Amino acid sequence: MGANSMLTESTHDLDEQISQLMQCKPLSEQQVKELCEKAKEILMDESNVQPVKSPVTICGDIHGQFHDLAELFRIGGKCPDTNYLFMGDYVDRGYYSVETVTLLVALKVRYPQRITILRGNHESRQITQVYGFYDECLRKYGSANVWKIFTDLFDFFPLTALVESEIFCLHGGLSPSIETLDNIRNFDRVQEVPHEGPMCDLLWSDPDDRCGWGISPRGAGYTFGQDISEQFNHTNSLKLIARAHQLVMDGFNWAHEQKVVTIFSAPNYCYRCGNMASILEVDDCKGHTFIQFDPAPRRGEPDVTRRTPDYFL
Ligand SMILES: [Mn+2]
Repeated sequence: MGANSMLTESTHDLDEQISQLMQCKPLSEQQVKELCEKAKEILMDESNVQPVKSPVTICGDIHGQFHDLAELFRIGGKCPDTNYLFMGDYVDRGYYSVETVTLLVALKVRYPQRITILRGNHESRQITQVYGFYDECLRKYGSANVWKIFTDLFDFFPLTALVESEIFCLHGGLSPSIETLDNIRNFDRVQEVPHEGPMCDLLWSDPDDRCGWGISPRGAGYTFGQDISEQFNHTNSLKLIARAHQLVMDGFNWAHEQKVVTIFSAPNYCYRCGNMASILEVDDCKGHTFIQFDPAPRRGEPDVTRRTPDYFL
């Protein structure tokens, strides 16, 4: 069999897997293993500051809310017709972390130039054992093998992206140990998210109304004020920092005189918060449009009556 027909066969299999996943049906353990091997080859060649071209649609936290991710693609356009940049937190909290992260990784393997998937603080061995993804893998596959395969892959996810050299995108925020984008480019990201230090801060920090650096109530990362954002944007010739990581009721929230924006793409977070979700479309002329959306119609998800975890508020 020639190289071309091999390629065609593999693409055909992948297309079948993507349409199966779009129906919220998980792949087999063996399929996940083979998919993640291919994904690793692609992700390991990406930069810690992955360059991205416009037009692109930037998305925030998904947290296993698969039907809302399907709604996001209905509203924002299908990949690869629309280019996407996801800023992490695909797993935990919602009931479909497995289907959500498998679909995004499958799209990455099928259309590597059309979708960028950054690492969030939940793409971690430690956090997923507490907030749901580990238990979900055990329940859906009968062992922790799939959890191990995915958390090993998370180590290769890029930490940040740079859209047209002017919009800096990441899950959390800035770090007192990082002055320039080259600082980020130069460290080895292939590891579990550390408890402290620059890599931890990028995935855990939050903007704040107070100036300077502050201690984060999350117990990891820092809070950073407008003075910090302005200095970082000036030093690196940036127009905007786009980040996720915090629940915002309108789905997006400006901070620091429109130098920082939070984007959150899990509507009615944890199936009870009542928030809208949003995505940010950056067009070829670098214009910005936020598109807000509500939850997809409920499809038999159980009611969740427990209170919102303090961790995210
Ligand atoms: Mn987060």
